[in-house]
Amino acid sequence: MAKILTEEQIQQFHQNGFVSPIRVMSEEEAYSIKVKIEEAEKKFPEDFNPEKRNNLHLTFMELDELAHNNVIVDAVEDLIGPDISLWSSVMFIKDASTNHFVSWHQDATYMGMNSSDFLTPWFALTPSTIEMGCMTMIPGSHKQGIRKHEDTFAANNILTRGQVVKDVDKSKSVDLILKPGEMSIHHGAAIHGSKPNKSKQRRIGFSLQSYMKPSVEQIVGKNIWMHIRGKKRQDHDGMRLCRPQYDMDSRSIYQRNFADENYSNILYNGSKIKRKY
Ligand SMILES: O=C(O)CCC(=O)C(=O)O
Repeated sequence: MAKILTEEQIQQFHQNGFVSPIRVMSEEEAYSIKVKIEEAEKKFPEDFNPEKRNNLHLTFMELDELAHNNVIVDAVEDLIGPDISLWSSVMFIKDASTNHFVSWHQDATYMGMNSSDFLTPWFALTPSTIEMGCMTMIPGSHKQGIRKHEDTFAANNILTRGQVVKDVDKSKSVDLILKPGEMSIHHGAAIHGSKPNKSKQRRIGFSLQSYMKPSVEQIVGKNIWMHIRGKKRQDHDGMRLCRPQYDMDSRSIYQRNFADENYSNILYNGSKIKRKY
């Protein structure tokens, strides 16, 4: 029996490769997390700059709590079962009236796993509307395997390699409009992207990329996982991640640097160019 999602939502996920919106908490609760995150951003600007927005859940309590949030993890369990680990996270911030965008891509392409059968909740800390450059998905695209990606390294593209899938039928795309405190969940092979934020306010989404079951294995790079729930994975390469005790505790900084380096080695594996993010 499912914990959070309805039968219809579970079917939607399997049919379309995404399900949205799902309420995780009230708008007020999400707003208070946003305020704390923006305070942390002011206090530790080096750790939030656009080139260092991966794995912030390893060093900041509010984000660690989101990674372990019962509503989020219950919904994940409804889709992938009870044994759950988290690979990484990305804070996707698009400032007001900027040209940053995310090209059409499939997350699993460069993650170095033996399968794309995993999922990513994208949690809205602010509204995410069409004008603000919300995520857009191509329904059913997760059933077609991983398509060829071209690495563009385009300046305003906030994906690592600026990778893009060509010939996407945009007429089929579905915009995932979210209110603060809501999330979407998408499959590792779903084709998606997002346009620039043309509005006058920031758009902030926290992407828990990705929750995986034990049968999904890392085949490029080191195994570094945050245990979330159920049976613990045994395939750790020398580091079992621990939850932070307070913001930026020294062990958590060491862990994040280690995880970020591994993440970068995996995502840029085989690439001649390596950006800082
Ligand atoms: O935040 C965005 O606009 C894109 C996020 C994304 O591609 C992802 O979470 O997989």
